Amino acid sequence: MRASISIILLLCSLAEVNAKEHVVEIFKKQFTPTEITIEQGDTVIWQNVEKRQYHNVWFKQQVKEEPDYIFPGESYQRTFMEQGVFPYECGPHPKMVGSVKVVLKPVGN
Ligand SMILES: [Cu+2]
Repeated sequence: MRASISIILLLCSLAEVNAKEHVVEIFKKQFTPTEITIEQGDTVIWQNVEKRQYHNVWFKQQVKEEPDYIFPGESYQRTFMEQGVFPYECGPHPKMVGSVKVVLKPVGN
């Protein structure tokens, strides 16, 4: 019993070590890259590198309320624990769209 718990804890900490961060730049009213594929447990960081334009990252299908604006020099990050495709848009600029595809982490990698 105790051994299995420590194995689970070990696997959890390994998963954290392997988790990656991916940067999506927000510039000229675009998310770059527009589509990004990551592994379960990875984090996406959206960085607003505009000179003066604010934006946000709105997962409209999941969140009803529009999130706070991300001003130039600021960032927003989210860790994805579930598999799937998660489209998002910018509240003030609905033509700004992007998506995050979360795939299963390969075993033993
Ligand atoms: Cu925007």
